[in-house]
Amino acid sequence: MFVSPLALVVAASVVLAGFASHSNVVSTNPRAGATLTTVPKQMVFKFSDGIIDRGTTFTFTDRTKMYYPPLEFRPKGTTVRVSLPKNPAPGPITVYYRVLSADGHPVQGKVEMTYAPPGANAS
Ligand SMILES: [Cu+2]
Repeated sequence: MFVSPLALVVAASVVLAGFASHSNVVSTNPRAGATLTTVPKQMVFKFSDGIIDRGTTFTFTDRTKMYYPPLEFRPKGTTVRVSLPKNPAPGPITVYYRVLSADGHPVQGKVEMTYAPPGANAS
């Protein structure tokens, strides 16, 4: 398929403009890769820009792949507090986010952690 060089330049600049204004995850607490002896009630996501509630979802999985309903979340400015399930299975846990940036672009990713309560075999 033939694509004109001009079209490529336009496409590239659109991507760059979007990238600059996406609301990306700056940090989380707990952070990715953390090993948790207890699961906190809330996980804090900090974004580079605001998010739009509608069109944003946070979901959770543990080792059992059991279904968890979408997580409740509370945005305030660029900070979003996400409620975590109470008693996940020990082992790998993952919080997936699909966020609608304030600029209208969807941003998605995941934060993988390990839940290792004392005395449990997390493997
Ligand atoms: Cu964007």
